[in-house]
Amino acid sequence: MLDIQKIRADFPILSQKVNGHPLVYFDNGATSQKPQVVLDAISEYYSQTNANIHRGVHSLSQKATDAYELSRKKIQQHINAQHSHEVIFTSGTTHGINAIANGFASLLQKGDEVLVSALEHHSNIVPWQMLCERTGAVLKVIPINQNGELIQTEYDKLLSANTKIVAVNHISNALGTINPIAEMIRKAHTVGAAVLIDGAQAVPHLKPDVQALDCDFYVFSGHKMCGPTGIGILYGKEAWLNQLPPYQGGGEMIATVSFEKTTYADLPHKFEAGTPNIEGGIVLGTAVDYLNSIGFEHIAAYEHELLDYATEKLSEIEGLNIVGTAKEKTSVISFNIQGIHPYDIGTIIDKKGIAVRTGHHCAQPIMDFFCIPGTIRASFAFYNTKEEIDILVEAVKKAKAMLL
Ligand code: C6P
Repeated sequence: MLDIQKIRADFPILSQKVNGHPLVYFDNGATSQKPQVVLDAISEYYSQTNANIHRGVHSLSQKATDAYELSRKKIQQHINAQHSHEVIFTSGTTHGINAIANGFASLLQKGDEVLVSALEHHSNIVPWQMLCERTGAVLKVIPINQNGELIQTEYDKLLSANTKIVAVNHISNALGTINPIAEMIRKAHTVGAAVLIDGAQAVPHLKPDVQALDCDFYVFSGHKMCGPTGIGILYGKEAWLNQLPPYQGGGEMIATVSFEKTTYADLPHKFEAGTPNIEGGIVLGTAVDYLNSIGFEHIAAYEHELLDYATEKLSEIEGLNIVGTAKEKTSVISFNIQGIHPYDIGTIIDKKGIAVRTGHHCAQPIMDFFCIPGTIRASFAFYNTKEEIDILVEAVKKAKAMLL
């Protein structure tokens, strides 16, 4: 369906050699590569539009403001938010989660509970721990099974009238597990808890529909979905964003300021203090357009083919153990080879131009659960190929032979 060679030609970085070998980029979970349209949009912004936004009466400022707000509308449509002011520009997923965890400090008290899962990235653990330390609330954890799936019966038991917020990822960065978030959101709402979804690893692979999901918050980063670094999105339902206090104070988030009292601006500005990443905001819209031009149904189908192919080929290597075997998975394979540290494999295959991530992937509790120091993680994007997977498999076989 997809013309992969044509798609690859959109990504200039993919045609380079690394350590004398053609680059095989399988670290898409960490950050995706950027197509030429995105690179052009960055350059075009600085060469033709650069000005501060929402401030100037001059034409260039108006042009930059219009482009920024147009991008907000594009993202609203992309995630099917009801209002564009429910779409807040942030610096990334981490920023979005911290903004909400910080806001909940004004709502929680001793004895309240915050529910996260054992599959979370540190970004979706630490801010909630900090919140609990501040408020006396208790952090509870939804456990996982040996496949790396959340145990839904345990989740049911953990939910109670004390649960104030549930924070889970849509897709696990370390294992690729796709969580049944629609059902989890529905259950959380039956006890009156709010739900934040960490969509960092989902948005490169699928188009979330925040209204259909009925999540209260959905956060993600632009850099994992072909956009620039330093830009992300916090979606929040209007009623929640109006209720929560702002995360940061400063310019542009106010209605009036006096030494006696400051009043806050309406949404979305209340959550966008200071000069934002204007270029990032505008160019994220370009990245979303690019992904939609390829089509998420095509992306998902092709990436699934890559996942199946890689799973089959890697499983043929003796002593190789795939960590994370959930029924519902995206194109991420975490694995280990018996008797070898993941870092050693990663270092050796890098010499062949292959980029994978090794270590705990900022998800130490998952590694603790499996009693391992880390994994080798190959995370695929729609511009990867089966030929590249063959190169990975051969390189892993050779590294294994060298190290054992
Ligand atoms: N995971 C990875 O290699 P930031 O850094 O704010 O853009 O995203 C943080 C984050 C939050 N949640 C999940 C599920 C994530 O995967 C990440 C980022 C990268 O897996 C870098 S650690």
